[in-house]
Amino acid sequence: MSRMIVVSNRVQVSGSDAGGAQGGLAVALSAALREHQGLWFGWSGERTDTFSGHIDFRREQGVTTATIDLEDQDIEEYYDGYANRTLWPLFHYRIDLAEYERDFAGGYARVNARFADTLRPLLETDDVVWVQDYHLLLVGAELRRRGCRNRIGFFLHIPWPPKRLLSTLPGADALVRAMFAYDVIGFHTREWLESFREYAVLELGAVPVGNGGLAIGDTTVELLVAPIGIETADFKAAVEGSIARAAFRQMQESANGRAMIIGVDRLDYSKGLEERFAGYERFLRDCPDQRKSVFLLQIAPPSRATVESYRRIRATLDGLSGRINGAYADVDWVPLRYVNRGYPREVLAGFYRAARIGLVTPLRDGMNLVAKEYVAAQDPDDPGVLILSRFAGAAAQLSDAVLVNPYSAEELSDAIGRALSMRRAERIRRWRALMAVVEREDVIWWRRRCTEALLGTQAAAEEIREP
Ligand code: ADQ
Repeated sequence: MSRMIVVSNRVQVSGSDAGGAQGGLAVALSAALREHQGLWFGWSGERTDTFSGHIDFRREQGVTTATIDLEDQDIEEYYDGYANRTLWPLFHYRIDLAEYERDFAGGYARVNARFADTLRPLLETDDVVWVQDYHLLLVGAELRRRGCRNRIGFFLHIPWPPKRLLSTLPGADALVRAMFAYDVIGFHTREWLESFREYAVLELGAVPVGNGGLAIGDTTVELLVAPIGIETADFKAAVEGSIARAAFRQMQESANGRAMIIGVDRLDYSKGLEERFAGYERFLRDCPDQRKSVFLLQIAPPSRATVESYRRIRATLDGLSGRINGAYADVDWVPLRYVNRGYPREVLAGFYRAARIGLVTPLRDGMNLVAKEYVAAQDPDDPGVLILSRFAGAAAQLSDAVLVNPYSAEELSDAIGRALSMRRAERIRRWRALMAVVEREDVIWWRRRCTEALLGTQAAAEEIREP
């Protein structure tokens, strides 16, 4: 059996019994590595004065990890710079926030090359390499440049932007061209895949081949739609556990008969928090009779605090939440509970279950796992309503949610009103349809779909079709 080599910016091994504070992605990748006796390669998160190429090997919970340290300049230019100040905003359609600096691009190329340099000697002939996400778009090409002939796959966890937006990025042609070093590229949705295809065809002259693949000259790449899921079975079990039950009761008591609306997001401008607050404010303004029968719990732990645009969004949201509570709060009611910290998954599961509405309204999101977690946490006999942005990748699968345009405060306000008055029979009907997808297309399904395509097995050829 081939070994699986996973390459990602950070390495986060998670136990097989993990329902804890680990992300679903860490769980999925750890499971893939256990199944294929592999190696997980990435940045340690540590700094070093001078890059030495030293690799720190460890064995954690059945998975071998190999990590390297990076220099301050690497972290500034590659991670804070090109990954989070150039590609992240651009790929989330925010060219107004995207910063195009040659130093960032240079640092990104340098670190991608450093990954390839240090990884290359570890590879054996039959290994398959699976590179994750926007930090490492160039690793495939850098490995090929060093003579690597192994199968190499890539998965993009964020959207792929439309051609007109990507065209604003200096060096976009070379970046996309370099991705033809991969054998397979996976996306969460057909929309992201088609944007990639459009750029490659119209700007680089790529031609369609085989089963939906593309070729430039004699280099071909297979394109795959593989929407990531959650660990649905574990999540359902967590909701029934004592920690989730306690969290559920705590929330119910503090809700005091009011309907809770919940939002859970990393504090990021792509998540549409400003617009969400505006939509909720609109609801409070337009529906005075319902005002005091609801409250919004927004949980948003800060992320990427070294990047200026993240500091700005935090300040803006502090101001907005203060304004909403200042305008509407009463001695016995606060309309918006805005909390900037993380919670263990079991606690979140209990909170989700206590919420009448799950409000998931990113302006753009590769997938969005919170939407799926909210669905998985509901009581089958009395489920809440998922309000979901049509611009989240998850909307392609979860079409039985109440889909909204997150830019429209009026639509958000209407959707909240509609969800609050939705009859139980309709809530159950919608939830069953949503849950069927969340159960069928869980993270194990996603992992198999990706690894089978990567391994080029027969099963993959049969299974890979439109989800
Ligand atoms: P993210 O942008 O991080 O992921 P998302 O998919 O919603 O977004 O995943 C967030 C995870 O963090 C969820 O599992 C959630 O429960 C957890 N989380 C959020 N706030 C938390 C809190 N306060 N406490 C504890 N946990 C919290 C990127 C892409 C997504 C894509 C994923 C996976 O941006 O579009 O779905 O990768 O591919």
